[in-house]
Amino acid sequence: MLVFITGATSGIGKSTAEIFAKNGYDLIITGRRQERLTALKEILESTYKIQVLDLCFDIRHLNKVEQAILSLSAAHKKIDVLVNNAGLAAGLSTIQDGNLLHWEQMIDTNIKGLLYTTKFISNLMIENKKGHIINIGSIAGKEVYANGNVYCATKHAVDALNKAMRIDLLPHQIKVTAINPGMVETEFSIVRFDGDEDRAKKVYAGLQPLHPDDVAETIYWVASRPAHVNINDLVIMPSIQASATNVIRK
Ligand code: NDP
Ligand code: 8X3
Repeated sequence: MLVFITGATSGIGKSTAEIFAKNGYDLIITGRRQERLTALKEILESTYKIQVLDLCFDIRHLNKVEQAILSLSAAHKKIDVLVNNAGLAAGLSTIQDGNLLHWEQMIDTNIKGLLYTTKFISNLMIENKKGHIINIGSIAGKEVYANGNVYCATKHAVDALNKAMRIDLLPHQIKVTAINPGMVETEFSIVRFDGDEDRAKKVYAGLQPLHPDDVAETIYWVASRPAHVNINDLVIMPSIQASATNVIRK
């Protein structure tokens, strides 16, 4: 079995690579940071005796995504599970004060990058007559919150695309699932605040967020259901979070 994970250099994607490796899956891991991909490949191959192919590219660039996927070997084209995980929030501002470069980055990564990856890999799955696409959405794809505007819009787009893919791919018996987490402590907030680690720490101060392993375990559980079962859409929250903005802090 082979799983293709976008954004495996950190956070949820890295934990997802680890749990699939532990369960004997071979992996294709992607991201923009080659040194992290190399380190993860080495540790997973030596620990779990599985095979890992690392592909370093930016999912915002259509030609890079196309080249990376279409130049896979015949064996690597037999992808059983695609985890569309790569994504980010950039900034937290009102619409009127929004940074246009942040908007472009989020739209190009979270929507267009996910679409490019899905287009090429879904065609491989159709040829193989099986497959499962797992889209990482967010509570921000179910609700909107102050200053979250464009990030929330991109995750609402993932929510819509998840439903649309399931309909389009139904005749090919390709499963499509969305996993929508609440707060998970990863590099997400450091990226959102442009490397400001002190500001990022405050997001999780006095509360217990999800650990990326919590989300990865759910992704693995979804992928390991019997062939006749599909989980369409799942929201996973820390127990201290009832909605995007309702949290209990000590
Ligand atoms: P991290 O910042 O820890 O990981 C993000 C991953 O995405 C990295 O591996 C990064 O790799 C990759 N990535 C980002 N931009 C690109 C790009 N242009 N091309 C290729 N890869 C890219 O954050 P998380 O693990 O938290 O985020 C994973 C997903 O989970 C995202 O889609 C996020 O929106 C979603 N999410 C996160 C939540 C949270 O609270 N943390 C809650 C709900 C959803 P690299 O930098 O090497 O390219
Ligand atoms: C990440 C969760 O609430 O910061 O998708 O938008 S949130």
